[in-house]
Amino acid sequence: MSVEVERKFVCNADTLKTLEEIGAVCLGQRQFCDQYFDTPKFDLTLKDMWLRKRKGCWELKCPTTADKAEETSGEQSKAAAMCSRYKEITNLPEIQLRVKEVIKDICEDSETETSPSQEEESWMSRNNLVCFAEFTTVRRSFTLEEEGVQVDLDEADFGFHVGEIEVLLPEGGDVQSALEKIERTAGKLGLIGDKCVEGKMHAYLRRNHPEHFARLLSEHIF
Ligand code: V4E
Repeated sequence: MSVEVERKFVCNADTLKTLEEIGAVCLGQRQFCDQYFDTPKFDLTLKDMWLRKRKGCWELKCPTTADKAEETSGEQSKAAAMCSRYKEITNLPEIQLRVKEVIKDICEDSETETSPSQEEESWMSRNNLVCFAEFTTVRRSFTLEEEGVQVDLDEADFGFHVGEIEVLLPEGGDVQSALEKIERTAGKLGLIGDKCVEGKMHAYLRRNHPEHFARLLSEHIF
């Protein structure tokens, strides 16, 4: 399990030039399709749990418990407020356990021999998991001298662009240092303003599923 600390930013025509100027090295471009799953009652997303399949692999993002000692000064807590941090779980049995804690699995695994894909299908149908969002992203990634910092420029197929500065930590890693690295990178990129920038899923649900979006807003998930 790892923890992703991330700050989103609005990217524009100058972002590429700025990245070049600050010595960012392009790691390449890739394309992926994300499918997000939840129950029809949104049991997972209303708990801020985001289950997705990307390139055939399952991933679950769920909230971390922020350590209050991490945010001491006003400036630090302002920087922290601009960032999100989520646990990222990629091990399917662990994902299934986390999902089971939220959704009551209606029957146990069958004893009959089934293929991994049949087992996944059966797990999804037992838990009533359906795909509620699907979109493709073209991502250009950059690495910076600042150790462990990656900058992604995402272009989603529903006409949405966003930049992300992110640091991936092992569980229990130094969140404060990650926040500082992100803050320094944001400074180098000349990012101004202290408003959180919406991500792809925020924009996708706002545009395509206003009722689901409104529920998430009313439950203070977004
Ligand atoms: C909506 C959401 C999540 C799913 C999307 O995560 P994100 O990191 O934006 O996607 P992506 O494609 O950049 O993933 P990566 O390739 O970096 O792994 S995870 C958490 N949320 C909830 C959420 C929230 N509560 N508030 C805000 C402002 N954004 C997202």
